[in-house]
Amino acid sequence: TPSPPTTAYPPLKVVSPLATVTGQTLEAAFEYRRNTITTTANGITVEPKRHQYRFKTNLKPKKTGLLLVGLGGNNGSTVVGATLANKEALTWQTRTGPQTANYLGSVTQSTTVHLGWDGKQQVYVPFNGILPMVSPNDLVIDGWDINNANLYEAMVRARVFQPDLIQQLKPAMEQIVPKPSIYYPDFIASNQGARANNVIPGESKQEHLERIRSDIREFKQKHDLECVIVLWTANTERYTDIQAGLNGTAEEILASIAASKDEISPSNIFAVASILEGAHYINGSPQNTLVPGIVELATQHGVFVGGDDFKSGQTKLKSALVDFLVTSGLKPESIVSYNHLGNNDGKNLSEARQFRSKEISKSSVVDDMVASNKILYPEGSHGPDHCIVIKYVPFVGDSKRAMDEYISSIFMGGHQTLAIHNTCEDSLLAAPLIFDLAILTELFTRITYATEENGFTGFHSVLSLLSLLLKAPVVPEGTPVGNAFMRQFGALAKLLTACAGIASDNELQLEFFTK
Ligand code: NAI
Ligand code: DG6
Repeated sequence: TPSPPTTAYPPLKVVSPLATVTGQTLEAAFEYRRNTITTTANGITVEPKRHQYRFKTNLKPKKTGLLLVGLGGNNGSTVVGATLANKEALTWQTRTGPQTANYLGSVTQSTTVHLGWDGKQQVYVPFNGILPMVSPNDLVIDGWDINNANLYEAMVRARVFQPDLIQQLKPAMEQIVPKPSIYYPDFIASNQGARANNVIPGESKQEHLERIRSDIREFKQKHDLECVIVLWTANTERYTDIQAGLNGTAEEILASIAASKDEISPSNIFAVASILEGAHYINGSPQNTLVPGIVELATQHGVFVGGDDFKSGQTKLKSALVDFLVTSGLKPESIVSYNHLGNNDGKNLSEARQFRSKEISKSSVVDDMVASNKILYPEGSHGPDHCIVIKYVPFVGDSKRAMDEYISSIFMGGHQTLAIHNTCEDSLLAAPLIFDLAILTELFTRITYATEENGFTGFHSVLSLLSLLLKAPVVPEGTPVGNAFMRQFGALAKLLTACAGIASDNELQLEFFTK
């Protein structure tokens, strides 16, 4: 596969009556067993049904470009530096000995999927060994920032990488300067003003849109790219109002940009520019960029949009831990999540409207698990008390401290209190997710599927398949949001194996129950 070679696993060969390869296309049949359910006052009626699906996957990854909004930030500079370090297989000195570049924390690069039992041992395959995927080393990366620091300066400012690695990366990183970007002071914290020295001039939002569109076009042509993904990893913005006449339809959002309406945010402009240029758009921050008008525009143009907010640390653990507690029959009653951090993200979040955007995305993550169990949370009762605190403490830099207290009701009136303290560089958790978001988005552009009723079609423009990596997944209207981490991982792995013609129900392990 085009992914970085792994010596840990031999290549996977599929011999399946369900799968055929013709030229570059792998076609696989998949029987989807799903229950049809009717719920009435008299009870729940379940009818198991079988649905025949066919998946077609183009096996040739596209030459892919990733444009980061916020390239000079901690995540942006970490993503670029880490890619260079991995391409060159750099090793650097640390207090505890030499360290070599890796992709730990990336689902596509560092996880495995259970295939089954070979008679002697359980067999796993690398996630990126099931279907060919773009390698993070091959992504062409560029982007914008409202600050003009080159990426060497940005990397030093970020305080994420070790000094020896920074010096090794310096010659390449100092050549990279972000493109000027859009700055509307009302959307990010006022304490960011001093950073805005690389700004596209003028007041006209239409002209700003045209400028970003032309940057995307130029990037695509210059590198001869087949797929471009624009990903927002810039400051968290405040929420925008959602109003009829402003951003409720595709036509309205285009008209509102043309009229330079105040409620049009920089991220709205980036999303619209991407869609109009056929580039996929992902929102790694919590603000509500993907307003209904932008979703409609993406659907009209057949591009993917995904969001919101990278699920990187505290929330990722929460989305696994609360699922575990509820699945254990314990009842989370109180979840208090306290953070302090000293990077520019923390500074921006120290103002109320930007904090509110983050508070919303961090809070929604347990909803599906609470709703899954009416024994613990009867109809009409509320879920756990859930409190989010974020404080800016410059001294700790990017090394975020996240402290969580979970109190659950247990057997016979007892209480269990879990206290978790998590310290690590925030950007070293977020950067691998940025690779995954780009790699999976590119993969999903190469997959189409057909049912008994409908011919081949691509996935919905709102790419909810990225939910594993996002705190507050945006999903197509009327569809459920899933946050539980392992269920999200299982669904993705199952889709990939279905596309490869090797899906199985091996979690059941029925073969081991025979006498
Ligand atoms: P950062 O503050 O270091 O970087 C953001 C960059 O965006 C800055 O360089 C800033 O100058 C730039 N910027 C602001 N407005 C811009 C605009 N309109 N156009 C272009 N550039 C602009 O922040 P960091 O740590 O890199 O995080 C980025 C975003 O990702 C934040 O919204 C953060 O909340 C979000 N996030 C970060 C996670 C992490 O673990 N690091 C996890 C989840 C989300
Ligand atoms: C304060 O928590 C800063 C935030 O930007 C987070 O670091 C970021 O959203 C990661 O959040 P989490 O909850 O996944 O660790």
